[in-house]
Formats: sequence, structure tokens, C-alpha cells
Amino acid sequence: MEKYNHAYGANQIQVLEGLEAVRKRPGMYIGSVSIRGLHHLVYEIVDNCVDEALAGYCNHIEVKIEPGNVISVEDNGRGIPVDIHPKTHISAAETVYTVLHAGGKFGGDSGYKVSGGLHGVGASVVNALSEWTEVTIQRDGGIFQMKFERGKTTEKLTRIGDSDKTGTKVRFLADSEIFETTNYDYQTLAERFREMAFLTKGLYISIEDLREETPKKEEFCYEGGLKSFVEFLNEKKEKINEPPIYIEKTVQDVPIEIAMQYTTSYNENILSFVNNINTIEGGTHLEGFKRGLTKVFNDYARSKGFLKEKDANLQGEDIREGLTAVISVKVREPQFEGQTKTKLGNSIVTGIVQSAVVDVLSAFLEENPNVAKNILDKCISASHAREAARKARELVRKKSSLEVSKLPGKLADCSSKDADKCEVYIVEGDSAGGSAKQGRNRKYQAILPLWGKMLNVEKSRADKIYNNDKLKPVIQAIGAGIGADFDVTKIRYGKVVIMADADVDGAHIRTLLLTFFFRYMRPLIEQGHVFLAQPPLYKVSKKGMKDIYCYTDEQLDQTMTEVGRDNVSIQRYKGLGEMNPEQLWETTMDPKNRIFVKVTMDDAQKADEIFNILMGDEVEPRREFIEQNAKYVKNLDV
Ligand code: 28F
Repeated sequence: MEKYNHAYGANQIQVLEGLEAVRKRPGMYIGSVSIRGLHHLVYEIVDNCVDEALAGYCNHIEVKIEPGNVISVEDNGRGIPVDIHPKTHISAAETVYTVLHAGGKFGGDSGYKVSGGLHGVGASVVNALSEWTEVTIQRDGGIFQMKFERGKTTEKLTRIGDSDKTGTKVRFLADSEIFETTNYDYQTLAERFREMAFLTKGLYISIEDLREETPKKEEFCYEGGLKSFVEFLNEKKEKINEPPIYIEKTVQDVPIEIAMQYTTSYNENILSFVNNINTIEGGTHLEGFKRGLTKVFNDYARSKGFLKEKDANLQGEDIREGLTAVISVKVREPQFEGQTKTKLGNSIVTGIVQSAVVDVLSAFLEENPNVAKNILDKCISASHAREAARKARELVRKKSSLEVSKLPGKLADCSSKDADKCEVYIVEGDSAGGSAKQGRNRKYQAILPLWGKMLNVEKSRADKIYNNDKLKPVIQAIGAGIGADFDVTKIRYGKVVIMADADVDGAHIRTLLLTFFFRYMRPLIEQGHVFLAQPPLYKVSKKGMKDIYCYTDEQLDQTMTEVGRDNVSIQRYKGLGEMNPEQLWETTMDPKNRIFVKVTMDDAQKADEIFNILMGDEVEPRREFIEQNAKYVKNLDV
């Protein structure tokens, strides 16, 4: 016979089942239980604050990482409603925290206009995946508080004091039973909050790290919104138009915000967002922007005589050379598509964005003929360069120097020709390359050592890159062409593995290669062929015990608590070169033991952004920057 627990009504049973489902399959709700998923918890809570800001009631958000990796988020919004629902007898606030999908985000007339996150499932998910959660609300003249453990209410909402302020504060401790790590990366969170502040003009967001003796704090607030974002991205670059061109317009209920600025660089750098979510794969809003841009500049160039009758139209890529732009749209019911669900699918948005761009930009060019001329001069020289690059590429192709038949001299190829099973290791430095060659599985693993000075991809047009002696061996080894000619079905290795030291120089080479793949062999990343090898940082040895390799500091700490500590020696590896071939094989290359990190488009875009920002001519700030940001290209998902 079934037992009934009369303490629970049908509602609560549903609630508990809902949150139990979240705990059983957390990945479904937050993507993964790696550090990415962990960070996602914070974003979910902050997203709720941002929604309150977008509704017009909040302009101040404070995030803190407290000792012990407790997260605290506080806003100055209206405070989550505290009234009790007449049927369920549960407060609105408790409902938000215990019912899956509850919250104003999903319709109703609570003042929220757009639904947010990709996994926009909110507070109840965070609650379900936290050891404990504490919510404090100020509104209606009072201070109210409630507490939860692993999603279950332990203290009902209670009035604990008086206050004439309003706002919501949430503190939570991510559940270490669920997450691989509960150790937040300050830099990752700070980057995201900076981005959020850019995307919501005038919104103040601070982040404070209180875990170490010397606390860190950054504050973000940009009155210029996307204009400030573009200025930030272009900080180190030579600008062609100043200030950035700014478009703000609502067309058919779709708010559109765009800032754009040309630089003397040869690359385009366009970021796009839908409901504050970075749409890495682009989509209809990006398409509309590009079409509008191409149309406006061609029409203007014709009507003002920049293009003569006999001249062909400028191509989109000519018009985007050197362009830095950020596009943000708010769409009521966004359809997200693509491999990583970061591509906007709503087809109506194309025309909407295009028309906004055409209207505002053509008026701008008419009013600013000098700016228009400077930009068009650049576009026209880009179109000439494109022709030259095409010729260079054809020449190169004729000489067949990039063809499969010709492999780079430094490549130690594998014997198998079955691309699915083959992998190429791009290794930094000759000594590590030597160890890798001796340690590898010759049948399936090829080694390509790289050395020497890195090419500044930012400062070279495509034709230079095709012939660069550092990148050419990479192009030849992969064997699938480059740029518009790249054919991912022709790759000679199913896995392209970057194996570099866990130091600044290693980060440098990772950034270079990721940026290069991102710009010139994008399908390689999109289809998941690029990996980062993770060499161990430490070897723990003890007499009579098998050596233990540790890949992170946490692992080392853990290991040290597990082996008693007498006669234990710890070796710290400074570089791949310190490992002998057997060790390198065992720890980093043997499919049985190795840790590979698959590079995502997000990682590659981050690397690309870093690269973009790096491009000042002074070496020191660049080095510093890499040091601070090395984690993007180092600890991607550890
Ligand atoms: C630190 C995290 O979660 N802030 C939030 C609000 C404000 C309202 C709200 C949130 C209404 C009907 C659910 C207030 N007054 N910070 C936050 N601030 N949620 S979350 O409403 C939730 C919905 O069902 C709010 C009037 N309307 C909305």
C-alpha cells in the first residue's frame, strides 16, 4: 500500500519532483556540471536582476564571491513579490524559487518584455543545485527572508525586520555533490558582467572576490552602452571613424541597438546578441545587418561616384573589412538554432534589422560625407586586395604548394590514412616535439612541431597568411585548404590537437592557433575537430607507489590528502620539454589516460577577441594581457 505524507499537498509533490529532475539531470538545465555550469548558476540569478533592470526598476547589481565560494547577488529592484497565493498558500517568492519555470520571464504582464537565457530556467534550478540558498527581500516596508537546502524549503518566508528600501538579495552555495568544481573563476564572471553592463546602458554591476586576503573588485557601468562596447574592443586600434556610428531604433516591436566603427585592421569583428545572449553562430539579425550595410554603402558609392558604371559592386566582405560592430536585438519569442543553440532563427528579424540599418545609416552617410569617404576608400582598397588575394591563392594553388601531396618537412606523419582515427599534434618547440615523436603511437598520431615568432594575423591580409612560413605547415598538414577554399571533408586528421605548455608562451601559441582556425578554418572548430591537450602540472611520487599525475592545483591538494605525506616528492612540470617520451605518452597522449578539451566556438571567439585587443604595438601590455587572460586558452573546461 502506498503511504501518504500529509505534510505535502499535490502542489508540493510536483514541486519536489520538478527539482529532483533538475538534480538528476543538471546538464539539461545548465548545460554541464563543469565550471561552465557552475558559472551558469550565477548568470541565472544575475539575469533575473537584469530582467528587473530591463523592466525599468533596477539600476544597481552587486555580485560577491564570498569565502568558501558562496555567491551573493543583490539588486535594487522592486523585490520579488512576497504575497501569499490564495490557493497554494505559498508566497510568490517561494514559488519563484521552488517551481521549475516559474517567474515573470515566461509571459504574463509582470513588466517583463522578453524571455531570457538559453537555459532561461532561473532561480529554481539554482536552488535545486545548491547545498543551501538564502533569499532576502526588501519591499512593502519590510525585510523578508526564506531558506532552502537542495531545493527544499527549510525556512518559509518570514518578516525579519523593517526597511524603506526595495530589492532582492540571494546567497547560495553550489552543491559539491553535483558540480565537478565549486571554485569560481573571477575573471570569467567579471568578463560576463562587463558584457552585461555594456548591453544594458547605465546599469551598474560590480563584482567582488572576497576569497583571498586581498579582495578584488571591479565596477562596470557604461552610459554609452554598445558605443562604449565598440570603443572598448577598438581601444588599441587605429580608428577610421570616431565616435562609433550608433543605431537605436525599434522596428515592429523589435528594439535594435547597433554600434559600429571602422579601424585600419583587415579583419571584421562583429558581435551579436539576442536578449543579451551572445549569438556566436549569428543568425537572422546578423544577416539583416550585413545586408543593410552592403546595400547602403553600394547605393551611396554609386550615387556619389565612388563606383563608376563599369565597376562591380563592393562585396559584403569588402565593406566589413576592419569593421568592429556590436548588434543587440530583443526578440519576444526567440528561436535559437545551430549546434550550440546560439543562432537566431526568426526569419522576420532579417528584414527588420536590415530596414533599421538602411534608414539610419544612409541618413548618417548623407550628413557625414567625410566619414563616408574615409570608410569607402577603405572598402575600395579592400576590394582591390581581395582581387589580389584571389590571384595569389590561385597561383599558390597552381604551384600546388598547399596540396595534400606536399607535406611539410617538419611533420612526422602517422601511417594510417583513416582520417577519423588519425590525430595531429601541433607541438610548441623542438624539444617537446622530439619527445612527442618518440612517445607517440605512430599509426594514428602525427606530430608537427612549431617554433619561431608568431605571425600577427590581425595585421595581415589573407594572401600573406597563405604564405606565412609558420602557418603554411599547419595548412599543409591539415590538407583541406584555407579560407573560402577550406573543405572540412578533406581534413587528413579527425583531431587537431594543440599541445603547448601551461605558461604564457603556451597561451600565446594557443591564442594564435585558435584565432587562425577561427578566422580561416572555422568549420574545423564548428565541427569539433580542434582539441587542447592537457599536460599534467605535477607528478607525485612515493616509494612503492605508482606515480600520480595531477592536472590542476585542486587535484594536487586532493592527492596530497589521500597519500600519507612521508617520503612523498612532488615534481612540478614547467614545460612539456621536461617530460621524457614515455611520460608524455602516458600523461598527455595515451587515449586511455589523457585529458582533452574540445575547443568550442565560444572559446575560439574569446581567443579571437583577446587577439583583437592585443594588437597594440607595445610588447609589455600585450604580455600582461595574455597573462591575465591566459585561462581562456588554458583552463577552458577543467
Ligand atoms: C538577486 C536576484 O531575482 N531580482 C528580482 C524581481 C521583481 C519582480 C519579480 C523578480 C511576478 C509574478 C513572479 C516585483 N514586483 N535578484 C532577483 N526582482 N521577480 S526577481 O517578479 C516575479 C514574478 O510571478 C517583480 C512586481 N513585478 C515583478
